[in-house]
Amino acid sequence: MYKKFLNLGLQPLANSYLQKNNLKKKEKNFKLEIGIDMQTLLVSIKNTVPKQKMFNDKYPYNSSASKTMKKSFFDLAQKIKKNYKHNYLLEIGSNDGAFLKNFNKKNIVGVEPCKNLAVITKKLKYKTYPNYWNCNLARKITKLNKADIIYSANTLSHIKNLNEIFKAIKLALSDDGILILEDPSLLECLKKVAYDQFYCEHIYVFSTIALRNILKKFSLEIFHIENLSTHGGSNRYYIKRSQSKKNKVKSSVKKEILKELNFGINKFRTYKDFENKVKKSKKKLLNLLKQIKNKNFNIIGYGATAKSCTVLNYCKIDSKIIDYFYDTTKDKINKYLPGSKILVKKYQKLNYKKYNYVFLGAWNFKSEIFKKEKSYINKGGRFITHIPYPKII
Ligand code: DWN
Repeated sequence: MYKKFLNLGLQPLANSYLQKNNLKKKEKNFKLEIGIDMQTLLVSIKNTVPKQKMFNDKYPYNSSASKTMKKSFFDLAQKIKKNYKHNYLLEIGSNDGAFLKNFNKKNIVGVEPCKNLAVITKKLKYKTYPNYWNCNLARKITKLNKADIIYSANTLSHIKNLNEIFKAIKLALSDDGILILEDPSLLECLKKVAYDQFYCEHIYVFSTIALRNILKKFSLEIFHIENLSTHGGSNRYYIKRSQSKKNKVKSSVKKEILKELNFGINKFRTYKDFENKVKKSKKKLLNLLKQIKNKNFNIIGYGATAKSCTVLNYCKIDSKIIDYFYDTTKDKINKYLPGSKILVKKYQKLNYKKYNYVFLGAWNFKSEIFKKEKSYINKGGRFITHIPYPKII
């Protein structure tokens, strides 16, 4: 039974940045409600948006935009090369090639339905299929040779039809092959009150328990888990066919499941607690921003993330409060954040004389950003974050 626990109101499509001449046009909105299936414990958004409206030829997000992600992908590639012998590797959701580029062109195949991204790796001569992942594509790619490793980061949580995904993965994976999945962890999301992990593209935020329940239906099994600090706290799941004798199940799986159970991931009241914390977070953030504005200080935003879209629209924050956002992504610059209609400007190093306060939209890259903006912080510039609760840092 699906039980709703959070209502984040009417929201626009998170990555649909507006051009100046479209500011007056009515945007497509959808009701962002979140709930849990009490049988599988799968947390998902209730209303979904057709994939073609989100992942098309204008997807503005580049995985290579952060050093943190590039390093995380590099480290994993080294680990795979060292520990897992493989004929070739298949990546589902290869984005701009941040992971792919760590491998020899002959040893890796990418699948990326956003055509503006697929073209980037194609140009670099990496075999890239500009398609949505499904059974037909899996058959086509692996007709002659199944993949020993399938990797997918921050992608499966974006695909509604989990049955199709896993059927296709089973078609494509060799008998003793390994599936490596990486997505934000529900446990971390709940702990950090990171309600902005929910937006149109994030259909699911997985717990280990929910993922294990889903995988069971496909005779797939998690044999190892790594906790990552990326994207606000993610899990990297190493998965095999249940009947494969290779790769013994490690203690990390039991450990993670116990952590989740201790937190109450299997109890509905945990989610109602989360709802209360989210409501408090909204009040506190608005109060904090208003206090700052009342003292005639200015505020800009840093990192026009999809997550920011949820925060800004749920808390009803607009350009009267945040003057504009800085972002390094070419496709977002000189456009406006959906809903809140706050302008995104090309990133410039922060100048403490110009900006008193900076709202950290990309809170998941806090360490990277703080390193970059050390001199702003040392001179007295201040950041505002809402994670795990609204405060000035
Ligand atoms: O799952 C998803 C994740 C992986 O990426 C997608 N659904 C969409 C997207 O979500 P997001 O926009 O919340 O992701 P990020 O990675 O938190 O976005 C960071 C943004 O901040 C980018 O637009 C780049 C920008 N940025 C910046 O301007 N300066 C990032 C860093 C590190 C910086 O120094």
